[in-house]
Amino acid sequence: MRTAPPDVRALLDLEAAFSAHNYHPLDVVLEKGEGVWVWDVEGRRYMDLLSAYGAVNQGHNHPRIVEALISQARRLALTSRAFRNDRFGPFCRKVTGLLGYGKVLMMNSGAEAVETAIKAARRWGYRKKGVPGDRAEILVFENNFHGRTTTIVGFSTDPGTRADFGPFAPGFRTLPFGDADAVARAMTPNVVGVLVEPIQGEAGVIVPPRGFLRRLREICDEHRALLLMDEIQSGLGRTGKLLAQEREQVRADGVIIGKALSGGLYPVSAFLADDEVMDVFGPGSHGSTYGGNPLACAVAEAALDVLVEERLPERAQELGEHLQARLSALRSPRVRETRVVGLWAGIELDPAAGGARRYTEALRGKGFLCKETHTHTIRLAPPLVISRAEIDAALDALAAVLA
Ligand code: IF1
Repeated sequence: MRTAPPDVRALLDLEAAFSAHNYHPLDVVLEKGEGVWVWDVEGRRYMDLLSAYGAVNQGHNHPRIVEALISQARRLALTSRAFRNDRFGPFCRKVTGLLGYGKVLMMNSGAEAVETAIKAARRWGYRKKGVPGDRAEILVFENNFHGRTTTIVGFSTDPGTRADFGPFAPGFRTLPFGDADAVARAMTPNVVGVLVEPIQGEAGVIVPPRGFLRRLREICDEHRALLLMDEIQSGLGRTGKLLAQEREQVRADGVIIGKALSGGLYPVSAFLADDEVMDVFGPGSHGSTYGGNPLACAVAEAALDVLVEERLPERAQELGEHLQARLSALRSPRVRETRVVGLWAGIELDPAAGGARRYTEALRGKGFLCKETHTHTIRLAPPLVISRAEIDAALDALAAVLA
């Protein structure tokens, strides 16, 4: 039982005083979540239309994942990989079986799993393809978002993400997203990999032209380079499939997942590939204190079970069609374009609308939480457990604020 009402102002002041100012959040202070709903410290309820950028696909505090977390925490949480733990093998079997890859390497944050993919591609290049030492190149795309390590932000094209964090690691070349011919032209014998988001999230839910991923597959095969798919945001049901690459029947050589791999209960990420790639990692070549810990494995196993047993990818597909229909019926002079794939939408506003932030603030006032991206785009990524009626309520509110 709470005795005194919390002072929201005081909580905001604490953050301002003692946290680095590396974010500009909406001024809503949350304390509880369940399914698509979250509650602030004053007891107001909001529908979460962001799902922590797709980490909470299974809904907040899914009871089954919470139970896995608690019961595992009571038994054993961390051994380090100096020793073995009884949850590790079963999880590795589950995730590789489900996604159809031979091996997995577990990390914690998404950025670490992207780094793992980069290391794998480079080592594979030197040891298997015969690229001369330190000459490996990886092709990436404009407006990418792959995380925030110094290597990764070094090949970002967003000034806010990279400015004044250099000097940066060499070995990356940036090409226009969606332009397969540019990729074909950029191929050299030293290219070891092409790193791509099958749908660009941070850029505003940008779906590449149909056939782009297929062409990348062909070009990589032709030039013996690895196709590396960052499915951290697009993966695990969001687009109507377990992996967005399935939408074009493409199979990458390496897949990177994170976020919803734990349903939001714990940071868990992974790089998946077949033996030909994964066997470049011998003992001591890569790892992390927390990578593959029993708590992470227990949580992630439950999170995957929920995705499969509740048919969340299928649900995203079906309800995504409804979301698509509702969004295309939304007639607002402020909307320039809407892009929808599964339960993932980018609503690009006309610059004359004055920026997306005012509309996300207005939606917050109506009890719906979402986040703008790149000034003019409202991004929607609700938990996949959202109902049709809840989508309707959200779209009614959106239509009202954009009217
Ligand atoms: C933040 C963005 C979204 C990602 C892809 C790797 C990572 C991410 C495709 C790194 C992370 C997060 C990071 C988060 C906000 C969010 C984000 F706006 F920053 F770009 F979703 F669009 N690959 N995306 O989307 O994973 O290391 O964070 O676990 O606040 O930085 P991470």
